[in-house]
Amino acid sequence: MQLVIGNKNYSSWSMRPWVLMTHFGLPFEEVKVRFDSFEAGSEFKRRLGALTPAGRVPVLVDGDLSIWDSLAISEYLAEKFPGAALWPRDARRRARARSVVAEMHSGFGAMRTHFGMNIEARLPEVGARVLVTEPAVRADVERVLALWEDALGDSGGPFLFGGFSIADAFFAPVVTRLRTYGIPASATAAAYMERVLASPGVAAWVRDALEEKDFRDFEEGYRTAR
Ligand SMILES: N[C@@H](CCC(=O)N[C@@H](CS)C(=O)NCC(=O)O)C(=O)O
Repeated sequence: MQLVIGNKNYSSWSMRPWVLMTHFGLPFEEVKVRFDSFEAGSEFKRRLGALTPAGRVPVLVDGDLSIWDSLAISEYLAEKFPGAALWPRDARRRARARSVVAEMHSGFGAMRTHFGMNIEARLPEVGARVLVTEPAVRADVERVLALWEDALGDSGGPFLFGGFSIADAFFAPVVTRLRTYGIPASATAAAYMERVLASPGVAAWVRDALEEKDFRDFEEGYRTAR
C-alpha cells in the first residue's frame, strides 16, 4: 500500500492515517506530495488528480484501488486488518469512538480555521488572543477537552477508549494544535496529550515534521518566517 500525504508540519488530515498505520505497524510506503499551492494547475493538484477526483490528501493506494478521505481510509484499514483492533473491540466503546471521530471529522471548523496545524511553531500569544476574540474557537476547545475527559473517565485510559485507536489518531493533530497555541488544559487532558505525543506513531510524525523545515507561507496564518 502507498499512503499519499502532504507536508508533515501542516497536513493534519494526512497525519491521521499515517499515525494509525505507523502505530499499528501496518505495511505502507509513504509518498509525499509537497504543498506548492492548492491552485488548479499546481503541481500538487496535478499529481493528486491522477489518484483522486477530490484532489486532496491523504490518499491510500492499494493495488488498483484509491481511497481518499482520512475516515474512509481508516475504515478500510480496520476491515483489512481485523486483528489489529483499530477500533475498540467492545461494541459500545466502538460506537462511542465512532461518534467522536465523526464529530472531529465534520466539526470543529472554528478551531481548524484559527488554529491551523503547525507542529514546529510555538504561538501561545496567538492562542491566548484567539480564545478571547473568537468565542467559537473557545467553544470548540472546551468541547474537545470535555470529550477527552468523558472518554478517559469512562474507559480508564490510557487512551480515549482504552488502547490506542482510530479515535486517538483523529485527535492527534488537535493535541499538537493545543501545544502550538499554548492552550491551557486540565491535568487529565494534559496527561492524555503527553501520552499521545509519546505514542510511537505520533512521535515519529512529529519528529519528521520538525526535520521538514519547509515554510509554506499560504499555510501560515501568523508567521512570516520560521
Ligand atoms: N475530509 C478530508 C479532508 C482532506 C483535506 O482537506 N486535505 C488537505 C490537506 S490537510 C488538502 O489536501 N487540501 C488541498 C485543498 O484544499 O485543495 C479527509 O478527511 O481526508
